[in-house]
Amino acid sequence: MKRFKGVFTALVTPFDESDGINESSLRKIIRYSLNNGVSGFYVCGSTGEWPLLTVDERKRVLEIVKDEVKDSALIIVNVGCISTKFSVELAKHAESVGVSAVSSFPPIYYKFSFREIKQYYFDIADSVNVPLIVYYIPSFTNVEMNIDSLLELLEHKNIIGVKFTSMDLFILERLKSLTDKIIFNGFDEVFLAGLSLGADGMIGSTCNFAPEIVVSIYDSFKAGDLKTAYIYQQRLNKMIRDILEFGVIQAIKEILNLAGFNCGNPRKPLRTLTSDKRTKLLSLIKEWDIKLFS
Ligand code: MN9
Repeated sequence: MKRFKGVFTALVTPFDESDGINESSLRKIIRYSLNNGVSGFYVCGSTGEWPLLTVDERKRVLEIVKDEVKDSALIIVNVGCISTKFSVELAKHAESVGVSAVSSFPPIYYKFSFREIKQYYFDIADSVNVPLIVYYIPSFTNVEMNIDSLLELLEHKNIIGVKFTSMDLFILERLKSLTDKIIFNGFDEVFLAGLSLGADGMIGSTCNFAPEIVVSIYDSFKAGDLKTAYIYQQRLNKMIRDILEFGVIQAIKEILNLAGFNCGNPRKPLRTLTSDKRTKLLSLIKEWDIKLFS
């Protein structure tokens, strides 16, 4: 369990001209993160557009990631679906591919009771021999869980942690203090705050284009240099504020395209940026000081 720490890229899923998975672009994005110090990858999460992918595409993306990463970094894959049946199918596939952990958001759409949600997680955790990480992201799922509910999920011995994508860092701190489980900070904009309250690392979308900045926050914090960590967090947050109005996925794909990664556009119904928006984004990122554009 001690391996699960540091900075994990929440990978985008690149598409080609015919709206299929762009394998060469995906490999390039992975290499860029690896060359800039990340510890692992989170595959087919929110940033990876999982709701817009078929189950077969999700399997294919994971196979490409594994083939590129091999054993040089950790791989966590979101196997979440609404139906336990499909989540278990994806979890078993992930186990056969060879991942470090599987992960899932709670089932959505019907208002499932906590008992049903708990059973969903336990069914996945019981179905495979790889650990499971709960993906807590109430702003997207509308499933709020309190400290006690999250602790109840963490009682399962195969549920080893939480990807904590909420601004309520009080919950993060309590989970970390009351258990020996792994907690990943999920909102990049509060990474340093999450670290200071006990987070083991982060899983974030900004690592696709600025891995060196995110890794510097982590490394400076670990070295006890809070001042430097804060300066890197401020640099990251300026960029996050710049991209939020365009939509995170749209903006990140545009940034990567500008840098020659050829990752296409988000899939419909997500909108592609209009030319006005693209011009505005371009003018904002001219000010950025990141390796990608150096
Ligand atoms: O997976 C990402 N969460 C979402 C993590 O996209 C919902 C974050 O990295 C955010 O994109 C980022 C910007 O808000 O913190």
